[in-house]
Order: sequence, then structure tokens, then C-alpha cells
Amino acid sequence: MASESLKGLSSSTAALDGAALRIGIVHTRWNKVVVDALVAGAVGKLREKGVKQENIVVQEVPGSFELPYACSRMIAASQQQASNAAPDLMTASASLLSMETDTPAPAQSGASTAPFDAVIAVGVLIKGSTMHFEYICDATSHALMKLQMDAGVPVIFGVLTCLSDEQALQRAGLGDSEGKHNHGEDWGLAAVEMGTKSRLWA
Ligand code: DLZ
Repeated sequence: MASESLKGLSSSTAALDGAALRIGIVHTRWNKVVVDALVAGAVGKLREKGVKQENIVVQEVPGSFELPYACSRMIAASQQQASNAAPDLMTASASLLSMETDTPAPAQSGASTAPFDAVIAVGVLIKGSTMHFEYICDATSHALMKLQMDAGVPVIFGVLTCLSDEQALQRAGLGDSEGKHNHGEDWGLAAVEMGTKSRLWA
């Protein structure tokens, strides 16, 4: 009999189909090597679950402290776009995203213009010798939770809060350590699951 491990995430019992979903990813440039691997892991799982490439919108910010604001603006802009409340913002936003991230502008590609079903905030905080780490971890995690509750849109907490470089590498599936695992993959799956369920729960 296969034994289940005590800790960690078990597979979803729901069949996940992301074909109709639109997902935003905001990632930091701080700790880029690790962040890039996490984003690749998330995108890989989104694609594996059927999310179309043109419906994955990727934006970058400097550091984790900027993630809540950026996620908030992306969600709000997509909601305004969908309700045609701000066509200019829609166009500006689409071309900005297109320019910076290779994400095709909706008008050009036939990509969805629906509001985001979920947004993934990806950052890596590594403890240093000052209190920066504690303040940014605390502010960022609370703001991302508040955002998803206020906006009614799932915000996936893709922020690693690590005590060492080795911890960060291991959690991005990098390095040589035993048991390494790319948590970005879990975040991609969580986005599909929560995006799908939030439609059911609307
Ligand atoms: C300032 C700072 C520090 C010390 N460490 C990190 C980090 O480990 N990971 C991260 O994502 N960002 C860090 N930052 C930058 C802040 O998040 C933020 O970008 C700046 O304070 C500007 O608001």
C-alpha cells in the first residue's frame, strides 16, 4: 500500500480544467534566479491544466513589497476592462503588458478580456541582518490576504520567506539538495483550482 506523507499538499480530487481561465502573475526582480524558476514552474502547471498562453498575463515589480499594489491594480484594471467602464485603461494596460512581457494584447490575439480568475504573486524574501525581512514579510502577506478578501478574487501567495539562500533554492527546485521541489508548480495548480472554484462560488 502506498504510504502518504504526513506533511504537504495532497492532489486535488477535482478535475481541473483551466481552458476558460484568465490568470495574472506578478513577480519580483529581487532574487531573480529563484523567482524565474518559480514563475516557470507556475506557468508550466497552468499550461498543463489547459490555461491558454494568451490568457496568462505576466507583470514584474521591483520587490515583494510592491506585489500587493501591483496585484490590486491588475485585478481592478481587468474588472474595469470587462465592464467597459474604462476602455482607455484597457487599451493602455493591454499594450503595456504586451510590451513588457510578450503577452499578446487582447485586441491583437483574441485573448480573453474577462476579469482575472486568479492572480499569483511571486516573490522571494531572504532574511538578512536587519529587520527588513520581518517587516516586508508581514506587510506583504497581510496585504495580499486583504486584497483577495476585498476584491473577491483569489490571490495565490507565491512568496517564499526563507532563512537562507539554500532554503530558497530548494523551494524553487534548484540546487542539489534532497527533497527539492518547485513550489511555483503548486501555485499554478492552486490558481487553476481557486479560479475554477471561485466561478462556481460566484
Ligand atoms: C529591500 C529589500 C530587501 C532587503 N530584501 C528583499 C528580498 O529579500 N526580497 C524582495 O522581494 N524584496 C526585498 N527588498 C525590496 C522590497 O521588497 C521593496 O522592493 C523596496 O523596499 C522598495 O519598496
